[in-house]
Amino acid sequence: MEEVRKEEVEDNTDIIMEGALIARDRVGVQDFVLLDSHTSEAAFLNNLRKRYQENLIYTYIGTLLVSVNPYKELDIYTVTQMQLYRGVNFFELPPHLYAIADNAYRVMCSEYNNHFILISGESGAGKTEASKKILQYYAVTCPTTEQLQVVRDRLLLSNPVLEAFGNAKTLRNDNSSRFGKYMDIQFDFKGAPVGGHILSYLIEKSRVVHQNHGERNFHIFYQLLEGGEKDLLCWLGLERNPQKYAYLIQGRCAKVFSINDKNDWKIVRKAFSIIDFTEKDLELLGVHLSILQESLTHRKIEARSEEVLSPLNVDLAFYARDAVAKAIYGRTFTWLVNKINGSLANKDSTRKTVIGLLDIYGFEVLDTNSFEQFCINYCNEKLQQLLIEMTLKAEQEEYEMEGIEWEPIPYFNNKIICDLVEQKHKGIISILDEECLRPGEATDLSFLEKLEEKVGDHAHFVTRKLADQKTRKSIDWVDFRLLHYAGEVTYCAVGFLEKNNDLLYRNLKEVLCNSKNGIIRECFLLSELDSRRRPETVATQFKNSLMSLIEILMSKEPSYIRCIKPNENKEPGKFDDCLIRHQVKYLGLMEHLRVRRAGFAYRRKYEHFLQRYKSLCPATWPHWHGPAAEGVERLIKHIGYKPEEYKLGRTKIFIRFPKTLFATEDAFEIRKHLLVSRLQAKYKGR
Ligand code: AD9
Ligand code: MG
Repeated sequence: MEEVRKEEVEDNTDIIMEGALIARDRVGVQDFVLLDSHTSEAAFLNNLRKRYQENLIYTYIGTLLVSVNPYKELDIYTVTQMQLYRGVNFFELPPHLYAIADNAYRVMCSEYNNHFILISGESGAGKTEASKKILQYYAVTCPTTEQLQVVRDRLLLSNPVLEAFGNAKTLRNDNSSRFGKYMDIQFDFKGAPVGGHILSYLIEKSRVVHQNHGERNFHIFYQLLEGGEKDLLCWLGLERNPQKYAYLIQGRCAKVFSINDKNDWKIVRKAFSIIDFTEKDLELLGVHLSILQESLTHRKIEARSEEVLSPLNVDLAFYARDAVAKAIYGRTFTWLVNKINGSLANKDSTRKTVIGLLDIYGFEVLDTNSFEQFCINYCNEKLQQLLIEMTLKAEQEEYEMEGIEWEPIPYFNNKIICDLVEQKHKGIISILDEECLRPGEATDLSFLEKLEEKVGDHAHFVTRKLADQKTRKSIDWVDFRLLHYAGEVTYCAVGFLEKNNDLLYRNLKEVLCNSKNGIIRECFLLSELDSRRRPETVATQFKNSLMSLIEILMSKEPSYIRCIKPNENKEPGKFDDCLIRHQVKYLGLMEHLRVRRAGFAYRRKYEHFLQRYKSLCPATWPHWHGPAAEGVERLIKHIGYKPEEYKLGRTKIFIRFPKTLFATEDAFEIRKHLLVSRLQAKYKGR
């Protein structure tokens, strides 16, 4: 290109400009920051809708990626696409998960620091799919050796295993994550993935014994029955028909159109062998499943309960049976995660950098919301809080560092809701724990009374007395209602105390501690029986694990992906304005955009800016030999930037109005086409 002479840079470009504008009108802008100055919510939605209708599901707000679930397979995740994004600057290609992934990776390699990618959005918005695609991207594009292939395969295959045991069909999502997952991918100094580590958060084990209408138990059970080898099933004493098992059919939908259990079983089975499950383990796994299965068959386990707890009446025997099933499942899941971690562990002690992928259960509002939804929604509040703190903090710090004046933008800070839930002595979790300390006296209803008494006047707690005025819906006497950042949720308090206590009768524990099955014994240690200490409640454990997660994240460089669910029916192409507007609101996307725009819509390192646009100015084209900052000054003077349009920081140029950059970008595109066609003509002529 450099062969094209300088005077060609002076060409008139009106016609091409018009073409670019027409195209933009059809597909919208790829960065919301580039929307016309009046960034109304309507303009925002309009842009999102336009793009969605063109299958352009990704759009940036600066460096944050907004993703709208397409609910159909798109041809944008091929290896060719991956290669395209590899090593390319963020804004040079259409928005994509791969650009976010690649950016984090490149910064990690060049600055040798740790990163995380936080993927958030409500249930069914596409978080898990996004996290899998990012993992695939690293698996395909990062350098590797033959030795490291095993690590790569294990990283990839940990997914189907954890999904089989930790995901289930819910009303919101056919493959809903019922546990939170944070996965560190570890890289060596050459940027090759060399290991990994997974942290799992609170699996919804109540699902093992109870499913709402239209929902299923965890996938693994159906996979085993559908796909399990004949011998295996025979050995486990199982029948293929899920209808035989009360635990599997409470939701009345053992078969799901979108799920191929038989096929999934094959994948899981293969994954087991690659994730370092020895043959012995796999046997063990068989036994573990058989014990699980024992707790699935009514008859057997009731007999077992009677044997162990003979004086119990039928209700209590059912209760004991359910408690055993939940305890076994919950602990086996933890065992499984540990086992996978063992296989992903990198034993050499050289320093590694990591990219963490966070994929948790999304904000959830069901017809009846229980303790599980309370925990899930609290977790989402915490992540929203982290995002608010980190984005605004980062923005302010950047202006400060670059010596640029900045005026803060008002935004809703959900810290107040986090406090309501987690504050020591005063928060809902503390109140619940206190009630759990009064066995025999406290009930779910006394917990409700305490809530009314202690947090009744909190702005985000809807007290029963004022419910009608505040949200125009009255509250049932067993319910309480919170105004979450993502909307109001009514929780049914029934079962809160029991689920928070999560007690297992001592004699049942004894049976499990002495089990012949190695895994069960590993899950229920005898030492637990000796311990006189009261175990922490479930909510407190969860709160503490979230706090340490936040600490882990705060120490790393963030990237954000905000997932949006386009409609309630899992329907491809349907853009439900109302539903999407609500998400745009509570995700704080408008505020994020305003913050981005109020300061400076764009900032770019002098070197990068000059490198990209130098062809627009005779003084900088084809080479500029002085300091980049001076080159940029010459360049913007030449293309006519007005003083109010930009500021020059210490290392970056800050551009206030999107249209300024837009015009520059257009001029650049046109110039590029021109230069390329000139070059082609020149070579043809030779
Ligand atoms: V939950 O909080 O775990 O209940 P997620 O994880 O946000 O939820 P998930 O990634 O599981 O949602 O996406 C739900 C479904 O949407 C998937 O099973 C796919 O069928 C569909 N989906 C999501 N993202 C994509 C995509 N990029 N391309 C095609 C997608 N389909
Ligand atoms: Mg998920």
